[in-house]
Amino acid sequence: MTTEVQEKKVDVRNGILAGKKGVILGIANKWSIAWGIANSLKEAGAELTFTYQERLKDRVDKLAEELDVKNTVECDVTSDEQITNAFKTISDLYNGKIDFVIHSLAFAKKDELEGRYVDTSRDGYILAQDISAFSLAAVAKAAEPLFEANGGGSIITLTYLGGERVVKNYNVMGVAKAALECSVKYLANDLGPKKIRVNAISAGPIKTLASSAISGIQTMISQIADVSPLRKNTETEEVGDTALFLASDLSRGITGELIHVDAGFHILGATN
Ligand code: 0WE
Repeated sequence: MTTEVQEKKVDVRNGILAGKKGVILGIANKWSIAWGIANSLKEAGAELTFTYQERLKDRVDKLAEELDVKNTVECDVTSDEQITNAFKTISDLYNGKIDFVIHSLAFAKKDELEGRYVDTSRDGYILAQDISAFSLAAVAKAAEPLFEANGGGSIITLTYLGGERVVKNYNVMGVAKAALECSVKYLANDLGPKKIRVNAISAGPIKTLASSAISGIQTMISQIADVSPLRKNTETEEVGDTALFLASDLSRGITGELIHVDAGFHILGATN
C-alpha cells in the first residue's frame, strides 16, 4: 500500500520491522497466505527464513530467491526431531535470537472435508489435529529460547471462522481450528511472562491452490463478495498487513487475541 505524502510515494510499511528477524512456516506457492505475509513483512524490512516440507524444497527455494530471502530450512511439523533441528539451524543463523514466528499450516484428508463430520475417522481426526493444531504448541516450545534471548517476540497463527461456527464441509478442520484457537490462549498465558505474544488471524476464504481442491468453495467465495460488510473477498495482502501489525511493536499490548480479517463477514447473523 502506498500513500501520497508531499508528492512522494511513501510505503506505509517502511522500516516498521527493520532489524527484526523471524520464521515463516507454510509457504507452498504464490497463493499461500504465508506468501502474502512474507511479502508484507519483507517490505517492512524484516529478515525472513522460510521452512519447507522436503517434497516442496525446490518450490520454496525459488520463492525465497524471488523475495531475496536468504535462508530456507526443512521442517516437517509432524516430526519433533525436524522441529528441534530447524530451530537449532535458525538459532545459528540469527545468533540465538528471533522476533517472530508465523505459523500458516493446516491439513486434513480431502475426503474428510466433505459429507458429514460424524463420519470423521480416528486417524483423520488425529492427523488434522497433529498438523493443524498441535504443531503450534510444538513450534512455540522450540522457539521459546530464541524469543527469551531476544527479550520477547510475537507468534502468529492462521485460523478460520469454521473453528467458531459450523461451516458446511469444513468438518474435522473446524474442530482442529477450535483447538488451535484455544491453544493460542493457553500459549499466550504460558509465554506472556517472557513477553512472547501469541495471536491468531482468522482470514476469510481465499482462493489458494489448497482451497481450489475443495468442492463448493468458489460459490462460497462469490457469496461473501456479495454480502460481507465490505462487499469483497479477503486478499492475502490484507492478511499480510495484519500479520505485520501483530509482528510489530504496534501491537505490544495484544496477546491471546483472534483478529478477523474477513471483510467483516463474521459479524453477520444471516446472509442478509
Ligand atoms: O483451512 C482451510 C483449508 C485448509 C486445508 C485445505 C486442504 C485442501 C487439500 C486443509 N487440508 C486440505 N487437504 C487437502 O487435501 N480453509 C480455511 C479453506 C477452506 O477449506 C474448506 C473451506 C474453506 C473456507 C473446506 C470446506 C469448506 C470450506
